[in-house]
Amino acid sequence: MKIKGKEKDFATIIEKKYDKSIAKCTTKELYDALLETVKELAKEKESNKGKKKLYYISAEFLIGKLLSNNLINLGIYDEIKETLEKNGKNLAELEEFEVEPSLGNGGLGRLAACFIDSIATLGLNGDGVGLNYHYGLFKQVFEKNLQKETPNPWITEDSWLNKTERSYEVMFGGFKVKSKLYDIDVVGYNNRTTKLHLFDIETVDESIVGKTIDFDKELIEKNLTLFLYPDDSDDKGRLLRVYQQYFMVSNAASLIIDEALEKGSNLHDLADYVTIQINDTHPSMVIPELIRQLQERGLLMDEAIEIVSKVCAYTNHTILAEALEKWPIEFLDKAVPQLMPIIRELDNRIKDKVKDESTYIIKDGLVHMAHMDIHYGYSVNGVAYLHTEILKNTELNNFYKLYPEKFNNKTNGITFRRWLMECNPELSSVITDLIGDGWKKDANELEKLEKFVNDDAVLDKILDVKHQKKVELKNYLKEKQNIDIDDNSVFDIQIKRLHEYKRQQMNALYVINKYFEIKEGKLPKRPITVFFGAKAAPAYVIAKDIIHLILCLQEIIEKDPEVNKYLKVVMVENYNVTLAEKLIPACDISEQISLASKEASGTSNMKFMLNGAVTLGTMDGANVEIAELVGEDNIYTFGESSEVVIKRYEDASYVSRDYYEKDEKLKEAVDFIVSKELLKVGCKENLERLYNELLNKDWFMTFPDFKEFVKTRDKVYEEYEDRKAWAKKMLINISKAGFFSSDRTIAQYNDEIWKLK
Ligand code: 26Q
Repeated sequence: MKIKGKEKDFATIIEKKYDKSIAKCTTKELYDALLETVKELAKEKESNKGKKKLYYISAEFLIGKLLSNNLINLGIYDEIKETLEKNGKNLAELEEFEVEPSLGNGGLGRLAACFIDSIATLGLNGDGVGLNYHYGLFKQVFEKNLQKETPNPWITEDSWLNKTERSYEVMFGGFKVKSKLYDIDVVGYNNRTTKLHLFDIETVDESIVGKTIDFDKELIEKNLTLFLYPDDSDDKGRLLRVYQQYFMVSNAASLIIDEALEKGSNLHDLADYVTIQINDTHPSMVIPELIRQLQERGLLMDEAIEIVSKVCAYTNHTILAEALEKWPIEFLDKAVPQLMPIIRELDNRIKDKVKDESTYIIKDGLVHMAHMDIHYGYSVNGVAYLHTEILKNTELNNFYKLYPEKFNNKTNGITFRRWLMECNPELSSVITDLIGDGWKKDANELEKLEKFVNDDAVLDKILDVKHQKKVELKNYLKEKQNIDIDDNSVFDIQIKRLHEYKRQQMNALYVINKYFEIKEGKLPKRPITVFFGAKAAPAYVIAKDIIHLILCLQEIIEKDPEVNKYLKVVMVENYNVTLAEKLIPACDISEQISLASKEASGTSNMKFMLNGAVTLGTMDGANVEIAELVGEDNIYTFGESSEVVIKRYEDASYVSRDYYEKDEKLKEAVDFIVSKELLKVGCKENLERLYNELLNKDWFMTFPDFKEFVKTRDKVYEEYEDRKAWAKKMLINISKAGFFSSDRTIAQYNDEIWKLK
């Protein structure tokens, strides 16, 4: 590798730094040296430039570990790996040493991280702006088959953060704080760099956190950037979330204005210098805040509003009503009183102009953040074809009628650097041997794989790699979580946040059904391992009950000698990006079973497909596009359509008990939740609550889809046995995954929304 124009190798760097050889260094020493080297190399890369700049503002950037990713993007992964190996060390150990920053809840946060990688890679002039949470999302531990939440610190002495000189004053109602900006350099693939700007305050006091994640929520100066808020219903934390959001956007607005001024803007022309992507409603206060700051600098309200409306674009990630942020006026009056007059003015202008009351910003004492975004942004996008159609035709139809031209779709994507090259170098090299490495720059080239669909040697190779990754996962989980897995079993995996609409509970009902079949002597041809990975928001009671059910099933099945040879449940602890990188390459069957219309897109579905797993899913989110691309022979779909589901909600006609009474198998599975076997290992209160919820409500309609789910899943296991036919499905899935590269998504954002040069 070249540093400051001089050819240097890692061994010499180590020798110089520590006065000893690589072989004699500790893991920490090697890690520190590598971190330093990578940071230096990143600084030398040219940063993206241009007159107009994109600011991707997001409350979450679930970046995951950065070492290997940066080595790959800098093009020195192999070189470093070999040098270490030659000296009896290995990169995997250094990877283990790195702590994962969990600065996101799930899909939306991980998407933001993939986008930053693609922005850097495509050479676009754009940065990310967010918060430097000291603890990120909680760490999940299991105790007595229950989820417990503990703090998850990640900032070590030498982290990827670079402290900058930038600092702003942020006013809250009654007090002000001073911010401090930290940057992480984001290295594009063989290209240039961009920055992730994470704002923090220096008065944060980590010592107010004990062994649990409880802390005094009123000490804003001490707790502002301590935790990432999980998408929960904890009312006490909601006000703190407003403080966090305002802190983020006020800093962002100051940074944006400063950088534009530095480049010669006179602020009247700000729209030529800036575009802002608002990632869900979490950063929506940037609209009134930017207006406020422009007024402070002498612009009049009319012009400030006009400018901001040319600058801000909004992405919607959900149609779940409870996730659409609506803040009580009192919250904003207390935390950010300077914004309320501006928000009222924005609302009054709509009320003067628009008859449809459902689109007003302030209603019944609540400020509807998405409404503000749509009225005062120039673009509104959904994250998959079906999702955008539902926004246009139902959920946001009243807005669509007002501004049809603002609505557009940007189907999500994932970075292939992390989700193939890094997590599955074995498959990457098989692909490269077959079609060259053009796919690394242009993901559509993966389609060239299709011509090998009848090539037995190629199919065998793909099966071999899959098996190798299953063995790796088996060894990893044995070492880390002391779990024993049969690598010849079929790996069936559902990993995602725990939410009723994602229907982990339906997967659990399937497991119970299979358990009964095995007990009755109906044995599967091959053992089945059902993996789950999921965190539940700490205040989401039913979600935690579902985790409890899964952990209880895991225990019962494990202890049952009649069953454990054929069926195993594995709920991995503390599911995060690092674990996803191990689970996804090893997966045979990708569970994407959300209730149709509820999953905006999903992105793990794309990662699985890229790694040669076959999807078992509903026609929801991006599954619809996957089905379209791979064709019906290469995906298993089931369940009611989004139209039927939407109608069911509209006429409130769903009664779960009717299905329970009519379907013997379903009844048996549901009853098992409160059976004496389960109560022996589980908590009566939790299990009964879940049982009653399903029987009396089942809001996400698992019962109507259950029968077809069982039938389809059994068919998947059956067809898995034709290994050659299965390998073909794998190959087609890989070859069609190119569309889901986040490079494609970002190119579309740029062509159709941002319009950067
Ligand atoms: C809201 C109010 C108060 C507190 C928290 C929240 C909150 C926090 C996080 C609301 C939503 C989120 C996260 C949403 C999310 O991750 N959505 C996912 O976004 C992905 C990327 O577009 C999609 O693929 C998923 O379908 C969608 O669920």
